[in-house]
Amino acid sequence: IICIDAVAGPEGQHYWPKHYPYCGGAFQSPIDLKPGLLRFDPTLRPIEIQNYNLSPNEQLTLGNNGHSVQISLPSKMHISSLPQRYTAAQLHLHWGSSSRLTGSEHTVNSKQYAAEMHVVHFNSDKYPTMSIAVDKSDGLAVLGVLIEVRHYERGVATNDFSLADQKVQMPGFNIRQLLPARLDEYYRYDGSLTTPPCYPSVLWTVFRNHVTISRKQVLLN
Ligand code: SG5
Ligand code: ZN
Repeated sequence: IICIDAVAGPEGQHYWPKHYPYCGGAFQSPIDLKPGLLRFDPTLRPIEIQNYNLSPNEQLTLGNNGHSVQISLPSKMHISSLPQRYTAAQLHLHWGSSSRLTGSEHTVNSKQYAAEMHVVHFNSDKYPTMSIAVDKSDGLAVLGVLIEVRHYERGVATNDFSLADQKVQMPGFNIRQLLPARLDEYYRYDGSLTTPPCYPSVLWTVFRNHVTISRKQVLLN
């Protein structure tokens, strides 16, 4: 998958507040996570997810808009450990250029990771659809996974393919495998969509532990 993320120019981040009133506001995500300044909240529960283990006969649609890639998820997948049920809608990835490996949105003590995955869920107890939930303060819950690149190769088979404005079908798999082992250690804050229109509607969970992928799996420009 070969993609380029647009960050500069008249469509770039710097210009978002001009066109989208919520961008650059008090709840703007992403943020720099500073473990030393955080407060432990004993009321938080470990993240519990349901029906993430998809079977190969459940077809997933993978779409690519030229600068990101996303997979639509079935509505049986949900988070069950929040006060309301949050139903999965899609997951997508953020990454940078393959040479710099600095594509994560959240940072930890200013450290930027190679990439970041977001599993986007909406509050289905309260709202009938994602598009109705998207701008509500309790509308969305996103699980964020920081991704690091391992500098040696294992014998993993990878599929290299390029697609822009294309959709491909892929067999279902265990989405749990894309999350770190520990779901009980995470950073939690109230934030926003990281891209326009930047609605302050996201309950963010960024897992403390990152996951590691092989260098071959990072797709080279
Ligand atoms: C990316 O981030 C996603 C958006 C997502 C925003 O821009 O883009 C892609 O994955 C490209 C296809 O996802 C979509 O547009 C899904 C089709 O927007 C949403 O998820 C809206 C609810 C912002 O999401 S984020 O805050 O988790 N990064
Ligand atoms: Zn995202």
